[in-house]
Amino acid sequence: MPQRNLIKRNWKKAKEKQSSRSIVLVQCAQLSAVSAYIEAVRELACELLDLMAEGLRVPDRSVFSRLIRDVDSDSLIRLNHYPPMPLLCQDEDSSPCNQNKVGFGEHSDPQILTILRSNDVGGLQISLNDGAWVPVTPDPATFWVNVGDLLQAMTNGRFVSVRHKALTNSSKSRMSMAYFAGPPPNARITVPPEIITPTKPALYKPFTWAEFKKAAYAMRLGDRRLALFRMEGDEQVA
Ligand SMILES: O=C(O)CCC(=O)C(=O)O
Repeated sequence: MPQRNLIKRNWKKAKEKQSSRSIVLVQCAQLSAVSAYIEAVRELACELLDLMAEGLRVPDRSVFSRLIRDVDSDSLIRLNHYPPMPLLCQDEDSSPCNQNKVGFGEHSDPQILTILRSNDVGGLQISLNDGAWVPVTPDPATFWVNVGDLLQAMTNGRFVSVRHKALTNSSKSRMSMAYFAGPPPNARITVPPEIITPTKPALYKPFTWAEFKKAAYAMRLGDRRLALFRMEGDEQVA
């Protein structure tokens, strides 16, 4: 089938699923360079997850990566473009004007792990526990890795999903490419038993990725979605 018809057919299929993200994914997946990139970053994500499991002394080191290797894994890639935006003045009289505009608002990634690459234009910032924002130095030759909400749940809070945002640059375009490694929709998100101890009882109720996604997409970008699945004090189990 000619490439164009294939894309058209997949576009229609994705539209039926009513997911604009999958439209991007399905279209991109036709391009072999993108497919090869996705495969490479998926492998990187899996290796990192195996090392994390090992670091947590979980005997089954593929306990997390298995979810991403699954044929039904709900992973996706997003390409972001932030055109240059002139600096904004909050107050007409104040000077100098030094407010970069927010290109992508504060949030944590809902999936397991994110592998991000960007061009050499900065903008990404992460939030520390005290609420301070720290800029990430852009480097097109390196990957930036974000822990997602699901990994926080599956490690009972040992790895914490990072809140981040992206600012626009006043004179240059920022481009970034994020691979979000996610599990199959019906995957049950639970903590390996070795991580739960009497002193560190389970923090979250078990849930499926489909349930989490439904809850997440009903909330605002910056909302803390994991809080919905947090055990109440007397529900915590060791
Ligand atoms: O462009 C960036 O560096 C951040 C992108 C991002 O946070 C996202 O795509 O979820």
